[in-house]
Amino acid sequence: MRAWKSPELRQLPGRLESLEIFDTMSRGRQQLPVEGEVSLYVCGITPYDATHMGHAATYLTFDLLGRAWRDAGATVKYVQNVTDVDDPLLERADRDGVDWRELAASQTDLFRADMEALQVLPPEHYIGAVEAIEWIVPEVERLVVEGLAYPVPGGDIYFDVAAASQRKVPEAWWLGQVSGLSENEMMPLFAERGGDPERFGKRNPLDALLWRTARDGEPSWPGGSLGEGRPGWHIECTVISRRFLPAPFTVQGGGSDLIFPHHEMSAGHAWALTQQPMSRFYAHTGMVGLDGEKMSKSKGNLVLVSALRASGVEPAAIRLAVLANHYRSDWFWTQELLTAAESRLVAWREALSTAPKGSAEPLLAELRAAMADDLNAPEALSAIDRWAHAAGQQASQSDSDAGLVRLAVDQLLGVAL
Ligand code: 5CA
Ligand code: ZN
Repeated sequence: MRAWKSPELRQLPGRLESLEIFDTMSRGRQQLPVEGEVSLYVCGITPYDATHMGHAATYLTFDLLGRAWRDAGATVKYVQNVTDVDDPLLERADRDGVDWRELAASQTDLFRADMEALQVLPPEHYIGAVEAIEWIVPEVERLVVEGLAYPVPGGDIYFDVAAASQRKVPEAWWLGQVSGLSENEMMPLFAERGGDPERFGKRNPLDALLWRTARDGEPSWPGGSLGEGRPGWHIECTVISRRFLPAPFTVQGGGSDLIFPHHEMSAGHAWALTQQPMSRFYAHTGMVGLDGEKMSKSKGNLVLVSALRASGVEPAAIRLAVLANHYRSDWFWTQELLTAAESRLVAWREALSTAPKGSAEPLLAELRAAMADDLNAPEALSAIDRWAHAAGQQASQSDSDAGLVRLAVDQLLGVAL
């Protein structure tokens, strides 16, 4: 499907030379490649009640990564999905008496408009689950033939985690490789996040659904030897990423709520299908909450980007309010964060008119150093604060420094001054 319009990209003088990021799979910091072609898959929305501040924080984080890579001179291949058919979407459509397709289309449109307003770089391929069904079916059929997937009574097909778990070669997938969790730790998360540990006929409670056979009142598609049905969630991201990105691709991204089971199982499916790791690195964003709880569509405690925009809040202020928090921390959205972001914008804009001569290059170096240090956006904002403070105290105003600061803040942080 169509993505959204790209913000303008321009080259800055010099370049970012290294980029370190915290990798969930190795449980430590890793140097990302910064030359040649790099590839990114970020798990997209399930389109109902989009786009809340948690979504925004996740996509803004990977936008910083894309901007840092581009600044380093790398070519970024970026793919994102839209889970435009899944249980929670169908349940919401039922509850509200709307057609699930219309709900998905309208919320995906809203998401695109929000991403565009927030100056988020679009993916090169933006792919819906429905579009991917015809690619998913033969892959699930193959897993069944190879003995890595099996039907339960009634016909639903499950991924056999025990059969697929291997340690024959160092990079081979095994259950727990990505998340680092023990099976005991996995169990409650699996049940909480869309899994069905108690489903009758499963070989292991943690086996994940690959294909759900047609039920009355639910949409379904031809599934070849699998019968009519619709795909499970994890195989959607495996197949979409496999189709458009190299194996392995460079970074798999999403919120920390996706570490298990989603990214664990997607990686398992990928290994089972290709004997290649899914991704070299895994980056996860902390959870954004509101009033003491995780912000989530199912709880309904949402602050929507579209509602803020409609009330006249400038998208650049929303961006700055989010970027004031480190991407790996869990944090709460507050009005104070937004007010502080608005004041920051005013102060930075004022400072441009008194930008000191020779101040832009050192600031650009500080911004790059902050990004290279695990995308430390709060440190980047502090560096600009320090620059703005100094700007008010010096007499030697320089238009070219003001121009370079404006360009650097725009290109690296996506904030138009
Ligand atoms: N469609 C799936 C991924 S394939 C999904 O998780 N959709 S979602 O709409 O629930 O979430 C979209 C993205 O936002 C995911 O990367 C998710 O991890 C992230 N996300 C959801 N809630 C929050 C939150 N409260 N804080 C930060 N990120 C969040
Ligand atoms: Zn996903």
